[in-house]
Amino acid sequence: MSPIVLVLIAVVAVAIVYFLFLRKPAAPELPAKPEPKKLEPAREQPAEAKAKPPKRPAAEVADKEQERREAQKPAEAAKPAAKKEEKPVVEAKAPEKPAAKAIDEEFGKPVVLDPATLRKGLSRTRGGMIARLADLIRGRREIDPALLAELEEVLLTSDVGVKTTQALVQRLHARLENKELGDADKVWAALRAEAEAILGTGGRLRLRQKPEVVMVVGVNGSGKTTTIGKLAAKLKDQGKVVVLGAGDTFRAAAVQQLEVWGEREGAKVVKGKEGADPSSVLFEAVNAAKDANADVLLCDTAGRLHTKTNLMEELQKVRRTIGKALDGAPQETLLVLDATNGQNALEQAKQFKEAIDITGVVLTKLDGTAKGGVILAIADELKLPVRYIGIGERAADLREFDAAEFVEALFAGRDAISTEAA
Ligand SMILES: Nc1nc2c(ncn2[C@@H]2O[C@H](COP(=O)(O)OP(=O)(O)OP(=O)(O)O)[C@@H](O)[C@H]2O)c(=O)[nH]1
Ligand SMILES: [Mg+2]
Repeated sequence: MSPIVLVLIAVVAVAIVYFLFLRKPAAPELPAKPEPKKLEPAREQPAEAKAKPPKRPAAEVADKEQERREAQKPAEAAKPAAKKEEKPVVEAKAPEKPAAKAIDEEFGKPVVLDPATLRKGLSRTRGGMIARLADLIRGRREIDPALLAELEEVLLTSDVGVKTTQALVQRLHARLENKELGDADKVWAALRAEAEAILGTGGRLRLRQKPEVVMVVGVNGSGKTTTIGKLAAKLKDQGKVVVLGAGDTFRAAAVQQLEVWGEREGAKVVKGKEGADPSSVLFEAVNAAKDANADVLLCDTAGRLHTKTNLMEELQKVRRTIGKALDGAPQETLLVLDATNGQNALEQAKQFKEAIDITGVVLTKLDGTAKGGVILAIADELKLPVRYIGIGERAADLREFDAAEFVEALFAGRDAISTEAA
């Protein structure tokens, strides 16, 4: 081998060794490495944004969702500002109201709508007042003031009461003058509409506080204790914890009656000795309801004549005492009226309303009377909402009052009404 060839081989070998082992690879020349992120967009951000790196869109969406959820939960929103670093600490205000007050639920499980049962429950009133109205209107060719006078007579003698009847008939006269009562159908429709407008005030009970305290008052035998039992059944179906307060300390049998309902509906009954002060028994009942973390406390009271001043004063004291045991309680004071008393029920209601703050009416025993027209007077004159109606003795016979449903049940099937009369 010539020396030149040897020198060439040596040069090539040195070059290979140099390239393979000694030379440092230049970073920019490395292939297939992803480009480092460009920082230019960050420079375009305003000074504020530069301080914090911008959030990725997904994180922003998540934060927004979190904020929305918190806005929907006022009680939780007040918790020490949920570890969100961006929020200044001053936003973590203490809650002004306890979370328990934010409840707003239906009161008890409503009775499933069953128009036929309601119609049957109202059959006496249908067969009385409604049948008489229908008889007057049926086949009438001429709608004149004389017909309105006859309708007025029927309403007056059906416990609708003078004031409500006169106001209603006056509105019918206005419709007649406006030529809105062209035929019998229109008169019937106008009567329905007027009745619904009168009854349409009010609203159903709701659960807004825990425990919600409902005091039940009324004259003897109007259906207070039975109504409490029926309400307990509704609440039990709804999965609520119910306590019953035996505020009728007048009769031992009254406590027993409540205990029967309590046992049946799984509700604790708080009672005192016979003749005990009803205020102190119900004060204890409120505390027991709080201790049991109950949803609702239903307070029974002794039946009393609305004309007996001392008994009405006792009710005021009971109410005040319940309020001392729990702020804002009783949230509801239901006046139970027996529909079979007709206009007398209206008189009772006026006196009770004057003595204490009544929040709603329960009209019982509509199934046993033709005097159901009194419901119009109660709603119109007292401006008190009718919360429930009783159309029988079973728990399911206490129905949430719905003006449209009620009027439909009363006025439905005009031509068949007379024949249905009880
Ligand atoms: N038909 C019918 N009977 C009812 C209705 N509501 C209650 N009653 C009955 O009326 C009667 C009196 O009911 P109570 O619940 O004892 O009346 P109360 O108001 O508690 O009576 P006192 O405690 O004596 O004041 C009972 O026989 C009940 O079954 C109803 O809607 N329809
Ligand atoms: Mg009773």
